[in-house]
Amino acid sequence: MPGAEIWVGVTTPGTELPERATRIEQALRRDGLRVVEATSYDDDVLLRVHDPRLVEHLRTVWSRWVEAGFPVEPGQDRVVPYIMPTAGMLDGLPEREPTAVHAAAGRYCYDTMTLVGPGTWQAARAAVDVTLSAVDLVTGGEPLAYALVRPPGHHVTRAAYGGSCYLNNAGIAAQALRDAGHERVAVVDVDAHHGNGTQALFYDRADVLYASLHVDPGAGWFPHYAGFADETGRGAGLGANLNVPLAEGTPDAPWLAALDRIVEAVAAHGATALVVSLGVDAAAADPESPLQVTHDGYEAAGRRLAALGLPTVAVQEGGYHLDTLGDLVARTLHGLADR
Ligand code: SP5
Ligand code: ZN
Repeated sequence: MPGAEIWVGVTTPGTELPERATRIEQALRRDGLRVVEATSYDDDVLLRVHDPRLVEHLRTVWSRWVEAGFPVEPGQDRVVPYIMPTAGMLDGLPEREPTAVHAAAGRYCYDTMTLVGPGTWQAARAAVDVTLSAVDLVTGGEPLAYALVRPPGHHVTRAAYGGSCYLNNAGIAAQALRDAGHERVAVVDVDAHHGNGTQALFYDRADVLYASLHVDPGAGWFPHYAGFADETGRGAGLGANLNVPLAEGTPDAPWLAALDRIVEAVAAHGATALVVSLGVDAAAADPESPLQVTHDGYEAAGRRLAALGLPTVAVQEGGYHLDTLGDLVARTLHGLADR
């Protein structure tokens, strides 16, 4: 598990905790949802979405870190970036693979909050298996499947991770649905934060619509550099990206009105399958976002998305308030199942 996050240089308690998953599981078992165990998948779809160098990095960086002795000297038991080869630093130079693991730590990671420890790779890779299992249920005829995964994924681009995410589960779900024969797929992201990773994966593509409502990055919120309304796609993908940034404090009514715009766009796109990036951190009690959505709001969101009548794979993203996130997910799924 991440253990901690380093934010503005200060080590703070981790927010993306294992207990998130157990709390959600408890709520869903309490509600009597059918639980299906995941099966294993090879790296095929994973490598269609992510740069193989990112995947290899995540697979090996922890053991390299241990081998280099960092947990002993200087006493850092998580992989933490130290130098990041930004576009400005390289200024056109080729991006070389660094020799030192402490330099490689910043090659594929764009923040200091998303640390790698023992088990990070296993958890991230298992989340891909769970996601692909949910996709298989839906391509096999189930109208709705939910992937209870952590760590989340929507901040991961083709070759860079961050925002408590390591592999982009929702992006992998969308690609798997494409590969299963859906010509057009939509990803609707209701997490409080913009899914800059998922947006980036499909920014140039017309076949996968990415649509998100989230706290305005321009008001000073993560991911700060993406999620603005004028990001509408590029090239063939122009028009297949929709961002609805919302003011701090946004309650149910305008949040649902924004979702209605998104639902309309999904219908207009002609998608035949839907991926929901189901973050519940837009909820009022959540410590990581200033949006003020209620449990009723999340259930209503589920209903509005269900009304599209599309086979749907919901994938867990953020949501950090341990005492409410199980109910929030359960209520959303209840709405999504109303079809
Ligand atoms: C998947 C997801 O919801 N990722 C969101 C990550 C955003 N985190 C931003 C954190 C900004 C600083 N938070 C300070 C709390 C320190 N524990
Ligand atoms: Zn979030």
